[in-house]
Amino acid sequence: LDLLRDLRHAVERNQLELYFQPKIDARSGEVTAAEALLRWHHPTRGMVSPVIFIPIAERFGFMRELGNWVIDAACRQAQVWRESGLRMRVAINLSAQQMRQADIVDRIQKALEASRMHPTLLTCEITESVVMENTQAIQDTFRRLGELGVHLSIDDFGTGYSSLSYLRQLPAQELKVDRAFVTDLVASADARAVVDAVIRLAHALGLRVVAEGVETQGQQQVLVAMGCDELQGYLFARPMSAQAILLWAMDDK
Ligand code: G
Ligand code: G
Ligand code: MN
Ligand code: NA
Repeated sequence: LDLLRDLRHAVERNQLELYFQPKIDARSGEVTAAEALLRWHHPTRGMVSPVIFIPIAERFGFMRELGNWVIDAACRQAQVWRESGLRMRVAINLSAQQMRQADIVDRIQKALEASRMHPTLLTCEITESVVMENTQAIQDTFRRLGELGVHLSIDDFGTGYSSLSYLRQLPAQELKVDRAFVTDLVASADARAVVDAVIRLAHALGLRVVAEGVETQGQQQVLVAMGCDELQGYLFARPMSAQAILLWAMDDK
């Protein structure tokens, strides 16, 4: 597998880049945060999707290196934006393996310190399926991230089967409704019922709700009517380079 061979050198050869997709306040329309999404510029294949290379990295033991690169790059970028007067939180995605990485919390803490970034300005997105693993290692990481003061977000919510009592115990601040439900929102009464119930549940537990994959104004209207807090999707912006989102966000004001 030549992708595997090439991925080993991706960091040292400067082939990685973070793209960012904004999260928008559902009521005011203001940018609240930018989610970092990893991109790999392969020398001959062009852009390779993280859907392809993250599983390879996890399987062959270099997710740690990629993940640490993402943490450092996201915090550095946040510092650049702050210095440009742009106020938005930054979100990173943490994989299953990163949640089991013994020094993950220390790494995040070091990156925050190096960029003089307040922990509450960083959000860590962890998919519901990883959260549901509920092993000791993952529970410990969750707790220690909570103690560090970073915000925790349960990503792709609705695809796993979280028990309500377990959700209640998590030190999370945010829940992201999976794109699949948002896609069906206008056509399907069932999808509407699920999203409505998820928003009520999340609010009852003190979580803010982000809908991902919002592509149409119809979806936006339904979500706003249901009290969804933040929206993310192609309707507002695609993932873009750090420079592009800076211009986009300043333009917006
Ligand atoms: O833009 P999109 O194609 O980026 O992302 C595809 C998938 O890859 C999403 O599920 C997203 O969460 C995941 N992903 C993107 N960047 C990262 C990253 O830095 N770390 C992890 N663990 N997952 C990521
Ligand atoms: O799993 P996670 O939520 O981290 O993944 C984000 C993924 O969703 C990225 O691949 C991103 O490019 C993609 N994405 C973001 N907004 C939209 C959208 O409006 N429609 C679709 N189809 N994909 C989206
Ligand atoms: Mn995410
Ligand atoms: Na998601």
